[in-house]
Amino acid sequence: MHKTLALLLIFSTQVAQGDSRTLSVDVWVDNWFEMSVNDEKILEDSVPITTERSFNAESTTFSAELPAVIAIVAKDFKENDTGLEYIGTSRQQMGDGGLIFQIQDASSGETVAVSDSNMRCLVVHRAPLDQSCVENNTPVAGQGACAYESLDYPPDWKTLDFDDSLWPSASEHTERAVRPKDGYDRIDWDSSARLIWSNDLVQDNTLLCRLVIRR
Ligand SMILES: [Ca+2]
Ligand SMILES: [Ca+2]
Repeated sequence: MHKTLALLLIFSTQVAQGDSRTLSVDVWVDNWFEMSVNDEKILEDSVPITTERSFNAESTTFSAELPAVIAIVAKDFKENDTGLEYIGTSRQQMGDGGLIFQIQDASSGETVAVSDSNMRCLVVHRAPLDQSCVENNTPVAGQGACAYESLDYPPDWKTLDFDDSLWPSASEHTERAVRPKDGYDRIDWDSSARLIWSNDLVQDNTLLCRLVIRR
């Protein structure tokens, strides 16, 4: 084979393979999450959402063809559709959420993607709709101040081609507002990675968040 042609063939093979990258990811969510890449689940919070005070970070490594869409279901704990926790005790309250992640090249450590306001997050569970629900001695989901809103997850929302242009941008929140707990300090977060949620850390309980990685 002609030497130049052979070199061209090697080069084109390398370009084709260059679309796949091995990446590492660190995630911390108050309280639970599931992450998928191009509609394939790669990581789920190992502590069930039903566990009281479940605060932990999770990490894994995965390979993905780029561009890739990162899709995250993030849930703040709620005892039921009132959105409250510790119901009927002196600690009855509205819990709050918070989410941060970073994706880095598994070999070089280069930061490839982070949680920030470039993400789009759809609120699919909001409760209570009126904060005075928390003062109710016997709060009932769907009644009075304890009304709630719940949406079905849009079909195909985890796929690259899904159009999220009408979803709101994620809101960035400070450490002071989120008060990240156990597991958060175990990770060496890139300075560009931000704590995000919707604009309401308290009443918005379940979010669907998306980010497309293009390089
Ligand atoms: Ca909440
Ligand atoms: Ca919480």
